[in-house]
Amino acid sequence: ELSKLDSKWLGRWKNLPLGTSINPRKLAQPTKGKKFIVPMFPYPSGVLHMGHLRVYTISDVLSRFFRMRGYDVVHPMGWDAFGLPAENAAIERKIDPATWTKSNIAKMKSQMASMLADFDWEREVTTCDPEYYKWTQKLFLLMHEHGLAYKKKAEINWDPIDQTVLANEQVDAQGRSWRSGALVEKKSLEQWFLGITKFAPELKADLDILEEWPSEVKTMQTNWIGESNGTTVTFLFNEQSQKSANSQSITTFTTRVDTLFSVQYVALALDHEITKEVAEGDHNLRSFIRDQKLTEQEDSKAGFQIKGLYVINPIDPDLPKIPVFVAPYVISGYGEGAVMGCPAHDERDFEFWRQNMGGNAPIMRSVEPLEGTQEEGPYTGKEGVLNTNAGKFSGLTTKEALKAMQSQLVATNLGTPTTKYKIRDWLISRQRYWGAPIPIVYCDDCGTVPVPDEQLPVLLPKVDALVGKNGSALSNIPEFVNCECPSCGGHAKRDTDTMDTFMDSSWYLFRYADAKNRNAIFDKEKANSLLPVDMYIGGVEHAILHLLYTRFVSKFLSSTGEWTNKEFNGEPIRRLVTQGMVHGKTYVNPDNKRFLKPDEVDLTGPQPVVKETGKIASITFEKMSKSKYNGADPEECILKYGADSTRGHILFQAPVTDVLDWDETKIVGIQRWLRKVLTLAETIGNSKSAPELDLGKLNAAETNLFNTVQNTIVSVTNSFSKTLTLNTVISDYMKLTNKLVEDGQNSEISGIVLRYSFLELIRLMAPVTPSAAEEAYEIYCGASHLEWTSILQADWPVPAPLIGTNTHDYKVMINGKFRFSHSAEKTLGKDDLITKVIESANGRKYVGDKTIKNVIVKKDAIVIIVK
Ligand code: ANZ
Ligand code: ZN
Repeated sequence: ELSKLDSKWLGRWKNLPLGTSINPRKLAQPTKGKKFIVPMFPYPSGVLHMGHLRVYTISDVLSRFFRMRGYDVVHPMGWDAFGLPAENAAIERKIDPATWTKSNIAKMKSQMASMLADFDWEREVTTCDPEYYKWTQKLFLLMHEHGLAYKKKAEINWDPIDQTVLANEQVDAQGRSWRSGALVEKKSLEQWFLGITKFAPELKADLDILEEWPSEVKTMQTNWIGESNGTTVTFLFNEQSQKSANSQSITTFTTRVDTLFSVQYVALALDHEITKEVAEGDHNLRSFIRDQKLTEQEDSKAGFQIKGLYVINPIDPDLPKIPVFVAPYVISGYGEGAVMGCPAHDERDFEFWRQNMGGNAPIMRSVEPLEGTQEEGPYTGKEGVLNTNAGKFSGLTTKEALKAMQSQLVATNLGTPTTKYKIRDWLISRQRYWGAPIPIVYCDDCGTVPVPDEQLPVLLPKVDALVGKNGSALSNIPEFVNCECPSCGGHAKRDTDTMDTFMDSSWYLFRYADAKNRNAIFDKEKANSLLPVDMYIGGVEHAILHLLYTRFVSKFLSSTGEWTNKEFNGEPIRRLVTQGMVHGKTYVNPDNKRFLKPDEVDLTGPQPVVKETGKIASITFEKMSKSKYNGADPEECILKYGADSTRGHILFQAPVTDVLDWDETKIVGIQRWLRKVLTLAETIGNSKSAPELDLGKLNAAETNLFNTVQNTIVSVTNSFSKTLTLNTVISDYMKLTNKLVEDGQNSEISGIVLRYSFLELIRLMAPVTPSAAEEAYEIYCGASHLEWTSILQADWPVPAPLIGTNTHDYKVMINGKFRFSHSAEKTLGKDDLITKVIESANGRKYVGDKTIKNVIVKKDAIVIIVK
């Protein structure tokens, strides 16, 4: 039985020379260079879900393929083991998160074995292991050394449910936490940041060399990085303005310097330096700021004019003086935290102007559309021509004006071409227990002191049980907090925050190269020869956070010479494969659209029926969730059908990047196919055969089979190595299997050709269905009295040139139905051809001794009409 094959073969493989417990390796040394194939490592929740099953099936199939092909494949696995779920579970169950995590890892490892995923366990990494996080801390210190890790007081995103700070990336567009879903609050705290913005230009530019990344992922990263090319423009205070103590001008950032003649106000962010200074002496402004911060209206166009403060238009000092406002719509962290307001050409500025100056306030237009006119509201098109309001620039197109005006500003020292980025530095401090402690000590005498290398790791103190969500757990453990200053030996205190777990996963790909190194983060040569990753497979939900951090850290490590990778600019991942989600079969009550529980549906008939009403339930496929009763458990499925059928099914149901509708009932199709293969092993193994395949002597039918085998090899190889159309691989297997079943009945095809073809088939199958391929091979060997050696140790088939076909493939139609195809020499006369077709195995099957009324031979087809 198919489900029994796994345990049989797992037992046998273990005892083979060169066997891992799951996959016997090729006997010959790999010769084709390395392939580093990595599925994104999981969070050790304790249960393997369908998404895991899908991603590890894909990566496992690919690594088995490349191994057979002669590559030195590295296919590692690890555990993204720090983080909140473990901490919360530990609080709930009153156990040490380390214990909980460890037992989860053990469970998941055995589930991975049961799906026959062949990982290089000698490279295993676990981010909560001190031997790993020691180096996460080292990475932090390296960044600190290079001025990339710094502390600053910041308005941070505070998750009131999880009681921790979140990175910008972890807050969604609705202002909710990615984890808890809570509405995020603002708080002001001293936090550690990593300087990802220093790498923004490279992170943006090098998206261009990531040719094998999905374009939607690159687009998301482009938007996140948010490169914007524009000009910083300086507006000097006018003569009558009260001079501020610290400034005499306001700098703004604009992408439309060509609209300078339309500037009617300048607006400052709520915490711009000048705003703060003015607020000190103006309680009205102070209460305006307080109100705005409290209400925090997303699209507020409120404004507060600073009395007596005017600035001069830098393009022409004779233009009217410009008032200055404080406005919440100006983002303090972007550009210069100040905007030159152009009501005539910008939607937001237009609204602001109307709201603060009244609906009839005059508007100063300086750009007109290239054709026609703008009747109402602002003209926001980038293409246009400057009108007579634009002085000596009148008549220029916006493009020309932008250049000319920029040049004048540069010449008068009032402007500079500038590129700005929307991405912010990465906030990594977390007030949680279950993470890598930040390796920093605070000493009254020496200040902020990095923990020296020889004192790493800063160990997480053991806790018997975590009690409650009290924010920063480490600050409540005096033995942890109090320490000796590494610099002066005096009394000092440790930083009590842990690092964002995205920091742990930002560099694990490198640790795979040298997982057991006790003296360094990793050996440079080992990293140089293993990275970049050849194929990185995982969910598209990591398009921004994890993948951007990984690129940043990789580029940083390359910039410090920790590894070198000049040809690929320090990029860590060559090809990114984003697999689609797995959706579950969901039954819906047609009357009230409610999801039906398993015991509310009768599945015994041809259609699912709502037990209560007797009506037919509708079926949809939805994201698996408890509330929809549509979950499926990989472990159960493997137990019931065997790993091979489950793997085959998951690949066959959808192209890798598409959503996969998991419908267990369809697995029988895969099982039917595998049973056919096992039956073929017996019959073909038993067939008598000549000693060698003599290609010169193949008849038409044999040539056809031979060529089909070659085409299948080419197609499957291509799917694995180039297109990753793994669903068509399964249909290729099925087609060749069916042809072998058919040709096995054909007396014209000699045993040797069948045997040859069958062996190619099972070699092609080995990466996807290792136990079934192995079983088939054993049966085959038994039937033909051969000594068995593992088929998994075989080389990958190499396609032979097609045999020049003086044969032709005819489709045979009987009474209007296509029944089979028959290949015959092109030179065969019509009557001989008809005789051969009718006397072939298929002919006998379909025509038998029925009377033939008529036969027509067309170019491609033979049409037979019987009574
Ligand atoms: C004048 C202007 C006229 C603008 C016009 C646009 C259209 P991106 O492309 O996103 O970089 N801006 C600059 N800093 C800002 C801040 N801190 N908060 C809010 N808005 C800010 O957008 C650049 C444009 O956004 C800039 O160009 C500026 O408005 C505004 F017809 O300057 B513009
Ligand atoms: Zn000190």
